[in-house]
Amino acid sequence: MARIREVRAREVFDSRGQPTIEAEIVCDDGSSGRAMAPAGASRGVAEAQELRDHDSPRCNGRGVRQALERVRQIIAPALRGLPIDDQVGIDLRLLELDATPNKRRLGGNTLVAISLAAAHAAAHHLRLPLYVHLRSLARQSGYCCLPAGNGDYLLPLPMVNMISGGLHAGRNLQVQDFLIIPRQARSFAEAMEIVYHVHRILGQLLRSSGYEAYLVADEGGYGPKLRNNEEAIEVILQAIHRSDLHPGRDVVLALDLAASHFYRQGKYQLAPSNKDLDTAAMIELMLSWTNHYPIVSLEDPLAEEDWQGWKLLTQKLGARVQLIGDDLFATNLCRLRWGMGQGIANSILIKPNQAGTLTETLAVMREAQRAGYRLIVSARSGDTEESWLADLAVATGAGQIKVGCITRSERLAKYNQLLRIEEALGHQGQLARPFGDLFEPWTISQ
Ligand code: 2PG
Ligand code: MG
Repeated sequence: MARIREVRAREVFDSRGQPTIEAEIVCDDGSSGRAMAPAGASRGVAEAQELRDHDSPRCNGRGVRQALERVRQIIAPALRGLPIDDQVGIDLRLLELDATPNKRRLGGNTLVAISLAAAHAAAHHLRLPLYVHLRSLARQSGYCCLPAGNGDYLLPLPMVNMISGGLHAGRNLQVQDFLIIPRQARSFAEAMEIVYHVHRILGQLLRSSGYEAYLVADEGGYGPKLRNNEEAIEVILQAIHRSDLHPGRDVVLALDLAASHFYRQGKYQLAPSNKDLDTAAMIELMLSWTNHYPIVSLEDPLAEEDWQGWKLLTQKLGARVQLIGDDLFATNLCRLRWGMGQGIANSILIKPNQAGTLTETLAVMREAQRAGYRLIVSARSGDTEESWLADLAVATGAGQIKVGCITRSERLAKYNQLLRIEEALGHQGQLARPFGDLFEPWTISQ
């Protein structure tokens, strides 16, 4: 077995033009791997903390030279000589070195880059595609992949951003993501084709109504200055219709409200309409939206600290709508366990950089899966040209992926990797259909 010979890191840039860390691991047999850390804009308080050069004026305090120093002085000497196929051993070593509850000493950004670089190097050493290697790590961790019918691997159904608001598009609309899910697609390639049509027609519709639809938001979706959140939903529904698809049957909607980011002193400031709602009014609004529109999935519809509200919302909607905790759970085992114990949400967004290491990410996935929570593997709004997230989604059979729109290459890196994996798998791969049987399909009433 190859052992780690060298660990190095450098400062590179992410899709928002911000500095980020890239780690590289080289083994004694010459195999190597590298990975970069993504970065969120709408971050949960319980996420692993990023280590940035806040005290330095360089790059507005967003540089990562301190993190590079910690790799050189602390991490590299401690990992040297470890067997590269021992991902758990490597990750535990990183956690020992950090020894803080929120990764503030070494930084979650540093840890995720090193942890994923190790996984890449091991895959290289074993001469395996990354998703095959990650699959065996997932199995070792006790994460049993969801059954894939006749196929051996489950490709994730994409949840694709069409319109952005919130912190990703200048806060005109407070809802952060308006997404579509091609729920009836039979293959990942077909899912992409459906998304392509809706996205193209949506652009035409926005432009013909006088909205800006040439520039893109952080995740590649349109970021027009619409009148209100409902208008965004309605124009997407129109785009689905005009694509000769049936909203509710062929394509359903999902929202990421990222509600923590417009929650102030117990009120949801849902601009530009529905201002200052209390929790009960916000829940009513969610009930009304999910009754009127084919919305099957709500992410962070309430703030991360509004646990009572979450509980009530789950009681009211949890049987028919996917309720995803993103900021709420922050891919954090303790928060997930607490939430599950309270009957909060029924799904979890999985962001490896919220957790820190791959091993912790897999542990959260395992726990969520055992409790029957759905898993949605997700990129960040500041992401990179890397595609490991796609491999992770396939390896774990998570069933769903959320990486933004189909423009901007940091998004396409993941989608295109899934197309490649689907092709390589042939009959061994099958697209997940999480909205095939489990949730009542929304029947359109107009
Ligand atoms: C989210 C993500 C991706 P960010 O909230 O789900 O859409 O955004 O990376 O800014 O947290
Ligand atoms: Mg989110």
